[in-house]
Amino acid sequence: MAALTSEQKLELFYWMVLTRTFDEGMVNLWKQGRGLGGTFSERGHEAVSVGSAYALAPEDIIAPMHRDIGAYFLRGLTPRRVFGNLLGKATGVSGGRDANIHGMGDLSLGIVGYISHIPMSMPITLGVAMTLKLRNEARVAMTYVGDGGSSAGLWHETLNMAGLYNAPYVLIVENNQYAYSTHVSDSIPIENIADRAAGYNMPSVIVDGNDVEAVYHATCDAVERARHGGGPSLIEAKTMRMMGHAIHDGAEYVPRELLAEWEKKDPVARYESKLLAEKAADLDELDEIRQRAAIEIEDAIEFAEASPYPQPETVEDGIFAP
Ligand SMILES: Cc1ncc(C[n+]2csc(CCOP(=O)(O)OP(=O)(O)O)c2C)c(N)n1
Ligand SMILES: [Mg+2]
Repeated sequence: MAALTSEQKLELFYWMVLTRTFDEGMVNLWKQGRGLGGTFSERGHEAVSVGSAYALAPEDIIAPMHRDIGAYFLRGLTPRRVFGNLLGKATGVSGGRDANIHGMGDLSLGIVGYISHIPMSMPITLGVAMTLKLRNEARVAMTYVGDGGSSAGLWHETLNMAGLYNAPYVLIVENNQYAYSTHVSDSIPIENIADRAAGYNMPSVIVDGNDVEAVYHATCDAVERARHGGGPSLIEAKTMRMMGHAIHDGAEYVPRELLAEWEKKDPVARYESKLLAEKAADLDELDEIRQRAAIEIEDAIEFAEASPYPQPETVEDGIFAP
């Protein structure tokens, strides 16, 4: 696999910074009473969503979940459309139907909308992968699931079928240690979720979910394998959910020392230090990227706030059987 060029590294940094800036903007909006819908912070998940999505080709299909805003951005869903969605505006991805991250799909960008019933995105994405395989297309379908979602029956059914049919399917397990207030050790009797892949005859790897390049390389391996007929793979990215489940949740049940320990491994700050240390960029270049992201997010918030709510007469648009 080709090593990342400095230009690619700066792209990875840009997408992570954009994601972090979006996240902070979203949380601030909500705290100021200007936010309307679901506010799920993805702080700490930037390396997973960006590193994995960066490994896909434009023709591949992706189904991100609620902490994968970076993957949506990278695939071309703009911050304007995402903020429009969160504020329930007509300019949002769902046209103001759902002021949340649910259903934020755009098939023209190869994005299957997030299905809120966890882990329902998994079998849907497997259906996509099976279609690609039956059509003999060298394309891959990738989706995400959390540690909590990894004990649902559908998780096992989907991986069983993916293994059985050798589907071009990549599953990113975002093990952020918590599902709402439940620590992973209270829901799963083994240390590594990746070990479950053996039961479905698929390779798996455990990756440092706070290291964007490690996530990228692991995903490239899985995507290449899937693209060339090698079947499905599971990648377990170990990370930490740095805020509560959603904005209303202060996460008092998470030990502060655990958060402090993971704060030291912050994926964005860590990548910045790496880029500087290996002289892939200087501080001015990184500052310029931060400014670019700040301007883009500020513009997106202004755009979304100024956007209209959907017209009542459009309420039946997009409904299959009104
Ligand atoms: C079938 C189902 N049950 C419950 C919920 C409510 N719910 C949404 S997110 C969540 C926790 C998911 O935890 P995890 O899979 O670890 O993902 P994380 O939020 O940590 O990224 C729950 C219980 C849901 N969306 N779907
Ligand atoms: Mg979790």
